[in-house]
Amino acid sequence: MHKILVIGKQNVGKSTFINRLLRKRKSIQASVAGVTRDYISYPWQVGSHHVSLIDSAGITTDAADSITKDAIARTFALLDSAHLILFVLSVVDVTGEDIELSLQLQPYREKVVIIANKIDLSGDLSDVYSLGFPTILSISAEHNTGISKLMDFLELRIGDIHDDSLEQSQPESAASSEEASNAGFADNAEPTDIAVPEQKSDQKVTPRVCVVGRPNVGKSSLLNALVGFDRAIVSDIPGTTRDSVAHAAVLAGTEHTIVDTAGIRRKRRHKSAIEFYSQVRSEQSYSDADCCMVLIDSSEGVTEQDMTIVRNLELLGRPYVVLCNKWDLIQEKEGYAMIRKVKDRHGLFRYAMIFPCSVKNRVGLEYIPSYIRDLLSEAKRTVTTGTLNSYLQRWIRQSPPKSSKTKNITIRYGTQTGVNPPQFVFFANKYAKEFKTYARYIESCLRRTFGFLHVPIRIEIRTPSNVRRRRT
Ligand SMILES: Nc1nc2c(ncn2[C@@H]2O[C@H](COP(=O)(O)OP(=O)(O)OP(=O)(O)O)[C@@H](O)[C@H]2O)c(=O)[nH]1
Ligand SMILES: [Mg+2]
Repeated sequence: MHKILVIGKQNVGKSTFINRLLRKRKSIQASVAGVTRDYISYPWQVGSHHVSLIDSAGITTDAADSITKDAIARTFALLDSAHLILFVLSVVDVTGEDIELSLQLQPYREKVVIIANKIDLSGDLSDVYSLGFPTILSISAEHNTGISKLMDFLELRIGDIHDDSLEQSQPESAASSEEASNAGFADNAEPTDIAVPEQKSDQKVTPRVCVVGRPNVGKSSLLNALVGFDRAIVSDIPGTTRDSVAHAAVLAGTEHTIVDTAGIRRKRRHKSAIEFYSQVRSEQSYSDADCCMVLIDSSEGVTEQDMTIVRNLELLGRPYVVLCNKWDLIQEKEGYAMIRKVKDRHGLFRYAMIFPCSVKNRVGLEYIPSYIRDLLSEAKRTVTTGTLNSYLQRWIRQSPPKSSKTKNITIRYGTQTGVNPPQFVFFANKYAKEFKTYARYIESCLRRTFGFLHVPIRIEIRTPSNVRRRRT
């Protein structure tokens, strides 16, 4: 029988959620944190599938008593055997504990589905997106919002799981799980409404993945670790790598081209012509890449220069994952706090996937193939014009432009004009600069509905006078 594990920190609404799914008041509901002490397994039915739904003890990072510690350990022991993990969190309260738990769930990312609860209290899912999981369903357990969509999604996903083991069935079922996870994103939609990404035709193309970052953050060390031998020179002298080096690496059974680059310094610090050209070559390498891994040095935190690099990638429309390297040099708690701070302080990282790693100790590197796969699948996702327009009209009906300068602006239709980065053109009767805010609303609808969660996207509003208004 398939096992669906519900996990989350304390007091995020897990028990209310379980009760909603079971449609009865079995598990104890209370607003006292940590009421469910041990896990409880309920027989449940999803469509025609008989499954067991497991309510687990709320996770907390500072469990004081041994009973709580033991209950948490039991929850973690269930992760391996669960076929699906529903990671419940409250959209209004994404904390360091959620981030920590999300990192602990990385080994299981194929089977994790984020349940963003309390959507009635806030529509802002950016904190949830930045946890870096590809599948997010927003619900309100209390108000019964999004539950039927979740059921449709679960039915599709469970139907995909063969042999009682999701791990084994992953490679074969990747395309259909993808379809299922996309279906999950669509607000109030029947799953079949959603465009299926053009996965198959891309599968033979070798992804070109560029390693970028400041000097000395460990880029060449990462290339070496991924290719399996000392392809590039590593030293503790900043500026060791002078030119981009590309090498093939087989990651999780798939061939990739990994490109190591010269560290990017602040422009005014260029000392020589060699350095100047190294940087030009680096920038060329990352504009040619399908996606990038931005390395930062965890012991130094996120610097201005790291921000400039990320900003540049956004401008170029390159999808990227941020890897906090040298995690071995810091305390884990400090590291989680740093990631939390970055997400809070810098709007730039709102949508970014950020993960820790230690290239030196080979920690966290095993997830890199799935980060790359998820980024590329979003970056190359396509939405048909018909689907886009039926949603567009719905989004406009739900929240039409209201200000005096924008209320006469009508978006007639939209279409996707490109991938990696995904590009959309919307045709409007006219334009005013105040419409920028509304375009941002459309962007967030696009991201949420079709799952463009962690990649830069481009939106252009075009008018009959053919004046192009670009927004990135
Ligand atoms: N403690 C620790 N040191 C690391 C880690 N990864 C790399 N280093 C060290 O950091 C130094 C710089 O590593 P490189 O791989 O040469 O860095 P780079 O980013 O390629 O540097 P440039 O080519 O100069 O831009 C070396 O001394 C590495 O051994 C890590 O995870 N932890
Ligand atoms: Mg180097």
